[in-house]
Amino acid sequence: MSANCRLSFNLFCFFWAVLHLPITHGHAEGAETPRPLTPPGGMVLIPGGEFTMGDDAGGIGAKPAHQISIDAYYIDKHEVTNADYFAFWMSDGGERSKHTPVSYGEEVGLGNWPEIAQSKPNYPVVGISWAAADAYAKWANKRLPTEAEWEKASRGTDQRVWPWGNAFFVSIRGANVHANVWNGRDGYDNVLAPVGKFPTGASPYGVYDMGGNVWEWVADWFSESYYYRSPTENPAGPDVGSRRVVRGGSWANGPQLARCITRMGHHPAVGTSFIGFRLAKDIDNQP
Ligand SMILES: [Ca+2]
Ligand SMILES: [Ca+2]
Repeated sequence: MSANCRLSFNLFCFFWAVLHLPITHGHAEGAETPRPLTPPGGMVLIPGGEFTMGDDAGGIGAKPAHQISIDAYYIDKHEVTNADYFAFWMSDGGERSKHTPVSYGEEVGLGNWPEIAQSKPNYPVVGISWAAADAYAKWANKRLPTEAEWEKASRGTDQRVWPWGNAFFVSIRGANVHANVWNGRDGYDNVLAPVGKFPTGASPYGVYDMGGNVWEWVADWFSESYYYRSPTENPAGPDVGSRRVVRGGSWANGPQLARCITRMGHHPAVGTSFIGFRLAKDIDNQP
């Protein structure tokens, strides 16, 4: 080998080493094998990907059926409870908090705030405006789900009618009713139920009470025509509006409104005995 050839060969070896050593080193010590994601307490992971939102035969605002894709996220297994909200309310000033829930006296057993936080800690919090739900979300380092996230967590990817299947009354593991609705023969005659009382009504991802018990505020503004112009990737609702979306029906509505596709708009300042909420959270390190 000539001197020039040897020099070229040495230079080649030098640059090869410069280019490859950091990578080798990285594999040896720095690179991490992707680990399974562990949802925060009380939440479940909803995988990203496509699903069909809405239905061509849907009611007001729920058509047409359209395929969209959303990123993975976490969502609460349960509606936010009185006990959950009480911790926020105390840190927000207690009696001085501007996010104090509206009370309903003895209306269908709902009781007054804050006594109800002790007497019915496992019931969904109600009498909550959209702004109060949003304030709670920020305190909890979470966020309201988008309407699309809510629907996928309820419906999965097979276009089912209710979170548990395509018939309202059907036998599942010995139970014939799977949600708390009005006159539903469900053991909660026209009253609120504690969260999680209908395990057979859980969604394909194991999310409870997405049909009935309380309607749930989501992040989006409501527009009846939004599905005709929805983006196909991570839709987040109209930029402006006068009403916020609620989903899932409640103890005060029949089975039809407990369907996965049903949507309604309420003025964001409304606090009622039949609207509550649950929260979502971003995944910081997508696998
Ligand atoms: Ca009921
Ligand atoms: Ca619900």
